[in-house]
Amino acid sequence: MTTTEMSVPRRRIADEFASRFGRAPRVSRAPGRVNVIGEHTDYNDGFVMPAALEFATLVAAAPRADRRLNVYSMTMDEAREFDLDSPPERGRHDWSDYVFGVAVMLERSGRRLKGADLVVWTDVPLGSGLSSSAALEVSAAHALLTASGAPFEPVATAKICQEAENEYVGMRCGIMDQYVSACGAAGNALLIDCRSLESRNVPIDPNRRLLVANSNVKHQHAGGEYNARREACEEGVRLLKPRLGPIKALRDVTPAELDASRDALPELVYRRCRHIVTENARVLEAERTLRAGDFAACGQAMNASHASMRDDFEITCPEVDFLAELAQGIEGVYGSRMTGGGFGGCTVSLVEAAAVDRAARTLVDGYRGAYGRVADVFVCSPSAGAGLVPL
Ligand code: GAF
Repeated sequence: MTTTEMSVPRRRIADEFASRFGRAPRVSRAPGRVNVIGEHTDYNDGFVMPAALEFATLVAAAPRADRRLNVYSMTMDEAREFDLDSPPERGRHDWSDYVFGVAVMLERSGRRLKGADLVVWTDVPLGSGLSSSAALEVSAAHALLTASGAPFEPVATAKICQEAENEYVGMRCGIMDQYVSACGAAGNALLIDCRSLESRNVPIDPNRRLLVANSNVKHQHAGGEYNARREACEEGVRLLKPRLGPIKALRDVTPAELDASRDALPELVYRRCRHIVTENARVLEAERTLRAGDFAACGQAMNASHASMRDDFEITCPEVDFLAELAQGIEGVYGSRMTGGGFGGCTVSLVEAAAVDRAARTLVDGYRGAYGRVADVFVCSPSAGAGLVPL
């Protein structure tokens, strides 16, 4: 997205705020993400390598004298209210849960918030595995902290937003999406160690592109499958402990150790664990090969990641398998895989810059031919993490 395109929503949201609330806001921005590799490894204390998207959520905000939060979503065309002094214990399965849950958890962390008026706008595709939820949480946190005169500490805030989603919304997600939305770096993917919560930038070569194809099959995270995968991983750790000693998470298990303990696990739990331990190794291999400019090897790791998600973790779907496998066969595409939590959503492909247009056309035409559906295809130019938008 160019600066001129970005200035349109920025002006629109400020105008909407002024006409609703009669004063000028400050505007916070937090991006969605595409995950290059490392799926479901985050809640296993493992490694992930996402990049922040240009698609983002904006939250315009100004403080109030009382402790009320008034939120209007331009995307939903709906308004919600909330009293910081008598917050409901849990979310009510509504988009506003992400805003109010973050407010509740910020206060629980000891940060005293002012009441605020807020207007929300987003261009992150909803329910497509591109982290629209995290973008809303992190931009709301940034806006609420800014309106309260408190500092935005990126990693600490990402953890609070994750808690909001775990405890208030009821989705047991890991830290990846909130972390990269808060800490993303323009032009880079982030290698995040989800145990130490340290990260390092991994530059995306200027002659290579991350091509994202949205199958437009909506995923349903809270639908139980995600939490079921997490439980299988926890079950694996519980059953492996007597064999392997004091392991805390699948992060502590190598593929060879898992194989040697195969008989300790039910077949399904074994396959779930195999995805995680091999995926952790693939993330580190992808980082190494991206830095070395060995894009063919990086692509192989991406392809293997897709196969592992399809066969062992069983989180893909036919439409997404089709898009990944079609991309894998296109000249100039190094590798392709589903990205995000699964059960629909998007693929990400690492593509030679000169092959992007042809690859995009092939995906759109192929998908229409096979499924009669539209695939939205775009190039990700990794953006910066959360911050104030200059007005
Ligand atoms: C979702 C979750 F929110 C993340 O924490 C992560 O587990 C991802 O699915 C799968 O890698 O986006």
